[in-house]
Amino acid sequence: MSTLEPLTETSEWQLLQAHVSAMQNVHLRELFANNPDRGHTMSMRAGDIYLDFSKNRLTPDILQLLLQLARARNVEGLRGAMFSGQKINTTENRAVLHTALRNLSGSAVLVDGEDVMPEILAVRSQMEQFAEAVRSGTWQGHTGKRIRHIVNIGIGGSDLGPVMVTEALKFYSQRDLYMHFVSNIDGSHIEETLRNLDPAETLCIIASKTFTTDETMTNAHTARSWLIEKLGDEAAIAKHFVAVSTNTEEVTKFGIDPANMFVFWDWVGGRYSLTSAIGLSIMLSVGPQLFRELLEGFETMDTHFRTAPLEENLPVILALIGIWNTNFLGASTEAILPYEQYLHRFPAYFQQGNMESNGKSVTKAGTQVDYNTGPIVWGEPGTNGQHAFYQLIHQGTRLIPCDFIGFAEPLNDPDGRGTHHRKLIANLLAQSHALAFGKTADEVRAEGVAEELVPHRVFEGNRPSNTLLLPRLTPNALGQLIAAYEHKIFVQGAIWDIDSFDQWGVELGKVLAKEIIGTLQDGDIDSYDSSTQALIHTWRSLQ
Ligand code: G6Q
Repeated sequence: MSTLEPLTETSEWQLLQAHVSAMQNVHLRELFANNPDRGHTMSMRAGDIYLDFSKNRLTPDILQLLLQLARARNVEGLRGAMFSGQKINTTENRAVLHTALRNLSGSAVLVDGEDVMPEILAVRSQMEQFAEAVRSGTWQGHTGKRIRHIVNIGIGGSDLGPVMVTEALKFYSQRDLYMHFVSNIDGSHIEETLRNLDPAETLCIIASKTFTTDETMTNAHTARSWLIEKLGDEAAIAKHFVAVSTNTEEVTKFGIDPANMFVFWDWVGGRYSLTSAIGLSIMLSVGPQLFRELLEGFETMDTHFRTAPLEENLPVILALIGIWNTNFLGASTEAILPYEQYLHRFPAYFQQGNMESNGKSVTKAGTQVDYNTGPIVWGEPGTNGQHAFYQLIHQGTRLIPCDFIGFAEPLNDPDGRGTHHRKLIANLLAQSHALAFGKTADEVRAEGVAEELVPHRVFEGNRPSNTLLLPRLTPNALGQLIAAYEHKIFVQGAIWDIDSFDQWGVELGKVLAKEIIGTLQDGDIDSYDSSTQALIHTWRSLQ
C-alpha cells in the first residue's frame, strides 16, 4: 500500500507549478541565446548513448526541482525494491525482475528467499543448445529437412519484443533462416504467413506466458492442423513445435513435449519479456553469442540506472523531462523517431511498453489521480515520417515532444561513400533544429515571401525534443537503448505512484469478446446495449 503524499500536494510539485507560466512565455531561442553553451551542458552520456536534452523547454533550475520531486517520490527506494525482487507489482502481488534476466554478474537475485539465477541460466543454456542445433541444421524436421522458416505465434508482449529486435538486428541475422511473426486473430495473418511455407522446413514457436491467450491458441491450433495435414503425421509436432510459456500443463495438453518447452516466470511481465525465453526467435535469428551481447547492453544500462546518482542517470533524466512536458507543459503525447530503418518497430514496441505500463488512472492505493499519467506514444522511422505527419508537429496546434534516435555509423553503405547515411543524419539534425528554433515572420519576409503567405510560412518553433546518438546499431547498443526506455517508464510510474506492471485495462474487452462470440451468429442478444445489438443485426444481415 502506498504511503506517498498526493502528488499534486507535494511542495516539489507546487514549486514546479510556479515555474510553468514563466516557461510558457520563454522561447528556446532565448534559452539558447542566454546560455550559448546550453547544447553542451544540457547533455549527458551513459554507456554508448549520448543524450542531448537541451532542446527542451526547461532550465537547469527546473531540472533540479524535478530531481527533488523524484527524490521525494522515493524513486531510489523503489528502484532498489525492483532490483531486489520485492513485489512492487502490488495489484498482482508479483516481483518485477526482468533485470535478473540480464544479470550477467553471477550475483544472486532472490524472490521469496530463493535465488532465481540458476533457473534463468538453465533456460538460457537450453535455448542456446536448441538455437545452435536449428541454426546448424542438426535439428531436423520430421522428414529430415533442415529448418528454414521460424514462425513465432504470440501476441502483445509475446510478439512485439521479438519482432522489434529481430528486425532491429536483421543485419546480423542468419540469412537462410527466415523469421515470421503471427499475432492477429484475423485469419488472414496466419493464412498469408503459412501459404508459401513448406511445413517440412518450418518450426513454430508458440510463445505465450499463460498459454491460454485466445489469439495465440487459435493461431497455434490452425498452424498445428496445417502441419499435420500437410505432413500426414501427428508425430511431426515433436520436430516442428516448441513452446515458450510458464504453463507446463497447457503446453502438454497442446501436444508439445515439455522437453521442447522453454519456461519463464510470473515475475517477467509480458512487455518486459524479450530477454527471457520469449526471445527464442531472436536467438534463433542472430545466434547465442549476439543474444548475449544484447543482454550485455541491457546489463550496462541496468547497472547505470541502478547506481548512477539521479542527476547523472539517463533514464531518470528522460523520465523527468517527460514529466515536465506531460504534467506541466500540457503535452499529451510523445513521438519516438528513430533515424534508423532497422528500428522501424521500435516506436510500436514502446507504444505498448509505455502505454500499457503507465496508462493508469488510480494510484497504487486505488485513489483516482488528479494529474495526467502515461502519454500517447507513437512514431515512425525518419525520414518517412517527415513526408507524412511532421507537418502537424511543426505547425499544428499541439505540443508533441519528440525523441530523435540516430547512429554515427551506418550498417549499410550502398554507394560506399556514406551518402545515404550523411543525408539521413542531416535530416535528423535539421528536424530537431527546425522544431526548436522555427522561423520568424521577419526571417520569412527577408526571403521575399509575399505578405499574405507570411503566416503560412512562419514556424513558431519552441517544440521540445531529445536527441539520442549512439555509435552504431549493435546488439549491445540496442540492449542499452531498450533498457533506457524501460527504466524511464519505471521512473515515471514511481513519480505518478501507479502500478506500471499490471494491465487490468486489457481484461474487460477479452471477457466481453468471449461472451459475444457465443451469441454472435444466432444467439439471443437482447441483453446488449442498442448499439451493439444493431451492429450484430447488421453484421448478420451482411453475412
Ligand atoms: C504485456 C501484456 C500482454 C501479453 C499478451 C500475451 O505486458 O501482459 O501484451 O503479453 O496478452 O499474453 P500471453 O503471453 O500470456 O499469451
